[in-house]
This record gives sequence, structure tokens and C-alpha cells, in this order.
Amino acid sequence: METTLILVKPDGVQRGLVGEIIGRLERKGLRIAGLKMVHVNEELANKHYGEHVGKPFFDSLVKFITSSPLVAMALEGENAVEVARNLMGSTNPKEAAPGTIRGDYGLTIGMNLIHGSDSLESARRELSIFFEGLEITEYDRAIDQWIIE
Ligand code: DAT
Ligand code: MG
Repeated sequence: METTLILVKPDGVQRGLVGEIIGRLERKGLRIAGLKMVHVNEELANKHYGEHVGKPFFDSLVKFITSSPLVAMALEGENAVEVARNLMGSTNPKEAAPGTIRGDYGLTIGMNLIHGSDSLESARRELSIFFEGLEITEYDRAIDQWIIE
């Protein structure tokens, strides 16, 4: 079972799309293992987006992600990393398929509503940035017998 880090970015929170976005991931069958609102500061943003340091869009990315609170979520399930990425859609909402979160709600690349870890390794690193041990919870859901073979 994988756990991935999802962020409903500041634009998603400001636009009142938190419930819609989390609902889509939840209805897919993924389990919420941790959830909180965070106003990210510059230090945390630099850590989270470390791989993008030096890229032309880095400064505006940090400005955006620190501009207003976001909702951070640890999401668990079989192939959770890939499944969540598929539900999100391509990075640029202009190219994201209809039916995906970015495809349905986004217009420009700078405001693409959602972050999802791109690999298990990134997920482990990013989850440790946003969550401490007890904030990620193990529990059984009765419904899982109807979701997981
Ligand atoms: P993703 O969020 O799909 O994993 P990424 O890790 O390549 O995409 O980039 C992180 C974020 O940075 C992305 O969600 C939006 C922003 N970004 C990426 N490429 C960009 C570009 N060419 N111009 C402006 N913003 C960009
Ligand atoms: Mg990425």
C-alpha cells in the first residue's frame, strides 16, 4: 500500500474547491490518512519544491504557494501515487484532459489547483515535510472490502 502527499493549493482553497477536490480522490477509493490546513512559509516552500530551485518559474511558484493557506493530505491506497497523478491531470491545465481536476478547473499553469507526489520516493520525502508521525493515522474502513480485491 502506498501513501502519497496531496496539496490543495491556495487557488483551490480560495475558490472553495477543497471539498470537490478531496471528494474526487476519496470517491476513487483512496483513504485519507492525514489532513490539515497549512499556511506554508518560504522555508517550507523551498524544501518542498527543492527540485525546482533555479528554474525560471521558481520565484513565482514560491510566491504562489506561500500566498494563502493550502490543505495538505496524506492519501493511502494501492498505487496511490500514480492513481492520484492520473486524477490530477497534466501539469498545465491547458493540456490536462477533461475529467481530471486540472482539466476541469484550471486555466493556467501557475494556478493548477493541486499537488501530488510524482514517485514513492518523493512521497516519502514530501510527507515528512508536511506531517509528523502521529498525524498520519492507520485505521480500517469497512468499505475497503468493496474497493480492494
Ligand atoms: P507537477 O505539479 O505536475 O508535479 P512540476 O513538479 O513539474 O509539476 O512543477 C511544480 C509546479 O511548478 C507546477 O505544479 C506548476 C509550476 N510549474 C511547472 N512548470 C512550470 C512552467 N513552465 N511555468 C510556470 N510554472 C510551472
Ligand atoms: Mg512535481
